[in-house]
Amino acid sequence: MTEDAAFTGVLQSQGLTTARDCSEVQSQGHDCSGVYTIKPSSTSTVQVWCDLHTDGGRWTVVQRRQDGSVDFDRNWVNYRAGFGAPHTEYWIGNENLFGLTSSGKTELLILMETWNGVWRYARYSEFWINNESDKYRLGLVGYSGTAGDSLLNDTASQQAGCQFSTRDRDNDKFYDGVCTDIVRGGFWYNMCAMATLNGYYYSSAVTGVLSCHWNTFKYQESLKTVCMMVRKV
Ligand SMILES: [Ca+2]
Repeated sequence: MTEDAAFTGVLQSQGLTTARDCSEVQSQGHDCSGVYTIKPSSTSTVQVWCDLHTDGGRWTVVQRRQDGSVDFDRNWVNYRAGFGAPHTEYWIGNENLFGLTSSGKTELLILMETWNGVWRYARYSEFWINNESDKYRLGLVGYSGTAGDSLLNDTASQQAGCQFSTRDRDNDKFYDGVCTDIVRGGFWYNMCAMATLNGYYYSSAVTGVLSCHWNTFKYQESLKTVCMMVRKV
């Protein structure tokens, strides 16, 4: 029996149905952060990391970088479906992200760590993405935090309102070029970005445009750890 099947068996023996997100996982009585199976939409189930501790918990982790073990320079189909592993590095998949953010108000918390061990966070009081016909366009409202706002600002590289791009789908606003050729990872790009959280993962603090970075925290400096997580407000 796989770990997933074993977990489903435990749920069924407790008379529980598969949770829609990690908030429901916590409501079902779980209090350990870890890997759980959730059902973000009627048509998909996915294994995710649930953070059940940070600021009251209930967080569904939708992206994590921590060791460079997973390649994030992937195509549209990969980003749509999701890739990686929930106990290490992964992207939850744009269809799952759409499912998680399309019913009810959802907030976004991004945790970031430098190679010097300094942690900062960025929080958005509302976060959503549109469906695939609008290329998973990014919606954000209400920044707060300690890392500065690299996604929702009034610069030419504001990424809120932008569509998602991957190595094989150029939906950015850089008319003379392709942001994913520069950054090496799918994300919401303008021309191109102050936040490149799916960019190339270096195993030290390297400064450069293709690195995984957050400019209002460390300008073009590659981060050691990134975690993006969502929960219903
Ligand atoms: Ca372009």
